Amino acid sequence: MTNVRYFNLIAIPVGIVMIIIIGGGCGSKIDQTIFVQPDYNELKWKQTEFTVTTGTQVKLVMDNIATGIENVMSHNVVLLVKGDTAADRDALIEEVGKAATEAGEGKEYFPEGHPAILLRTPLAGPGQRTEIIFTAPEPGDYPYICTFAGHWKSMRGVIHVVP
Ligand SMILES: [Cu+2]
Repeated sequence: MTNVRYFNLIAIPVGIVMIIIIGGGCGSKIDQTIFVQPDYNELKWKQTEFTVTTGTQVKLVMDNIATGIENVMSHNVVLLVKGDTAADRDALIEEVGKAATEAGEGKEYFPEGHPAILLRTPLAGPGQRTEIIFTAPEPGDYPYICTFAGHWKSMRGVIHVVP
């Protein structure tokens, strides 16, 4: 229960998730749903802190309420490994953010396979919603960012996982 493989990651469009839940096909109940939204057309998150309990099933919904143009206001939520201090978390963000910028537009600014990334929501344009369901990892403070087009510099938050 202490490593990345513990995650049960499902990253598919909302419509498909709803069908699965209605059909009862996945058999996992959601303990908590958290909503992450950009602050309209500002490059920051409206909600920057969440608390979840270790081992529970969490649904993270990214609701892109921006109204700007798509290739500027698209967002994802990328959850990173935990960092003990704010400085540790900033260093993780810096590292993944730079890798995202290097990955560039062709890869939708996502550094696939980076060891500090736990999970992500798919990229969502203005007005779109995406979601993922995951099992909350071991206790700690996990930073999250949007990796699209340099947004990581200001789109930051933290998920506190408590025992
Ligand atoms: Cu973004």
